[in-house]
Amino acid sequence: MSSRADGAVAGVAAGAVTLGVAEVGAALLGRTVGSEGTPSPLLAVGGAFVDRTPAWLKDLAVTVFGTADKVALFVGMGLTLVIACAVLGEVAVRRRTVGLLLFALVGAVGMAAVLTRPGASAADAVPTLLGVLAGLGVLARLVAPATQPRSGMPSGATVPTRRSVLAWGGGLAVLGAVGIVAGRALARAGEVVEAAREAFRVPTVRRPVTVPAGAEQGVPGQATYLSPTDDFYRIDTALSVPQVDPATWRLRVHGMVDREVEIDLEELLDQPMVEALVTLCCVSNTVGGSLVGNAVWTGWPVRELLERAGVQDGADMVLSTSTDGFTAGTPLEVLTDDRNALLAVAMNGEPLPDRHGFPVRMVVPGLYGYVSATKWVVDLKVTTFAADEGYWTPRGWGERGPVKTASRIDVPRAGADLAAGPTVIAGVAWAQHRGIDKVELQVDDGPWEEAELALEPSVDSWRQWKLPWDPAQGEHTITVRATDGEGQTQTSEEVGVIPDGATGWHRVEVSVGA
Ligand SMILES: Nc1nc2c(c(=O)[nH]1)N[C@H]1C(S)=C(S)[C@@H](COP(=O)(O)O)O[C@H]1N2
Ligand SMILES: [Mo]
Repeated sequence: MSSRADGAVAGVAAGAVTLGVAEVGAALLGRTVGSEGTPSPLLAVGGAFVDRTPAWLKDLAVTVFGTADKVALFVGMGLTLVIACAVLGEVAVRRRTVGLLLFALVGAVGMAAVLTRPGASAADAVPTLLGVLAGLGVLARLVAPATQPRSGMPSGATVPTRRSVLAWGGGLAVLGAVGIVAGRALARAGEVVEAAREAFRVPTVRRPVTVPAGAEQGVPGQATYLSPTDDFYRIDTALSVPQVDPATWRLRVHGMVDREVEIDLEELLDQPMVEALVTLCCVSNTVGGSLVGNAVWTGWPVRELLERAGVQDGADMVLSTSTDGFTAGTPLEVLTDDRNALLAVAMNGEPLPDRHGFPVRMVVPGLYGYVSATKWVVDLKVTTFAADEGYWTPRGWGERGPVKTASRIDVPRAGADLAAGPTVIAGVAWAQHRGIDKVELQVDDGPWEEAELALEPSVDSWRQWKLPWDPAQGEHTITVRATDGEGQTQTSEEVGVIPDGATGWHRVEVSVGA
C-alpha cells in the first residue's frame, strides 16, 4: 500500500536517479566527445538561474554569503529539488499519469536549460534526456501498485509492498546521489587544462616591473602591496571554472573594424608583452570590503590588437566575451589611450590560475571588473553602447563602471580590543588610473590628520598608508578618506553597490583598554 511517505520517497528516488544518470552521462560526454556547452543539468540550471539574477538578489547573495554564494546556490537548488521531487511523487501516488507528466515537464525544463547555455549543441541534452527517462521509469514502477491495482494479479508477487517501495526508493535515491557525486568528480578529473597550465611559459618583457621597497609599509594586518595570487578575490558567474585549452584558444576581433583579426595563443605570446601593476576591484565591494586586490599582470596591450584590426569611426565600445558567455562592455577610449589595458596571460609572474581566466583575460586600469576584466576572453566586438550591452547592464548595473575613489582601514580591525599604548592605524586606498594623493584620518570628532603614504609605483594600483596613534582609554571611532590624483576627495555620501559602486567613508570602532 502506498502512502504519502511512499510517494515522497518514490519522487526523491526518481529525481536522484535522473540526476545521477544525467551527471555521469554529462561527464562521459565531456570526456569523450567533448562539449562546448554545459551538459550537466545541475550546472546548466544553476547557470541559467545565475544569469537571471537581478542586481538586488546578486547583491543580497554576496552580502549574506560572500564568495560562498555559489555553494549557497547549490544548497538551495538541492533543497528545492528534493522538495519538488517529493511533491511530484505524492502527486504521482494519487494521479499516476499527472505525476509522470509533471515529472517529465520538470525534466524538459532541465533540458531547455542545457540547450540554452552558451556553446550548447543538441548532443548536450542527451544525458539529461536519458536521466529523465530513467527517472520516469523509477517513478512509474514505484508508484504503480496503489494507483493501478490490476485485477487478477496475485498480490504480493509482483506488486511491491509498502516496505519494498521504501527500501527500493531509498536504495535508488542513494544510488542516484552516488551517481551525482561520481559524475561531478569524473567531470572535474576530465579537466585536463592543469597540465597545459603547467607547461605554459610566462613571456619575458622588455621592462619588467619592480616593486620598490617603499611601496610596502609592512604594518601587520595591513593588506600587502601585492595580493598573493592564492588569496586574490574571485568573482564570476561561472558555476564550474571554465576549462580553456590553450592549444585551441583563439581571440577574434570583429564588428566595426576594417579587417577582422583572429589570433591564437602562440601569436599573442609573440607580441611585445608588458608588465603592469593594476589593482582590480569589484563593483560589489562594499565600503571597507575585500573584493579588491593588486597584482602584476603580464600581457599585450589591447590597443595594439585594436590597431591591427583598424577601429572604424563611430564605435565607442568593445564588447568582450568569455568562453562561458559572460560579456563586458568597455568604453573604447580606455582601451585605446595610453594606459595598460591588457590581454593578460600572467598574474604575479605565474600563468593565470584557471579561476582568474587562464589562458587569457582582460585587465583594464580604472574600471570595475564587471565592465572590463573578462576572464577566459575569446571574442572582442568593436561596437557602440547604443547597439550592445554587457552582461550586467540589463540586470540593473550601470552601463559604465569607472572605479570610485576608496580607502580602507585594515588595522586595527573593526571591534578590536586594543591594549593601551602606541599603535598604528594602517590600510590601503585606491583610485585606479588617477592615483592617490592624500589619505586622512579622523579619530572620533577630532581634526583630520594626514596619513603617511607609501610609494605609489603605479597610479593604476592601490597605495598603502599608515598613521601612528597613541589612543586614550575608551571607545573610539576611526574614519578614513582619500583624495585622488586629480584633487578630488572621496565623497562621504553613503551609497550602496548598486548600480555602479559604493561610496562613503570607511569607519571602524575599537576599544582601548587600560
Ligand atoms: N568570464 C567572466 N569574466 C569576468 C566575470 C565573470 O563573471 N565571467 N566577472 C567580472 C567581475 S564582476 C570581476 S570583479 C572580475 C574579478 O576578477 P577575479 O575573479 O580574477 O578577481 O572579473 C570579471 N571578469
Ligand atoms: Mo565584480
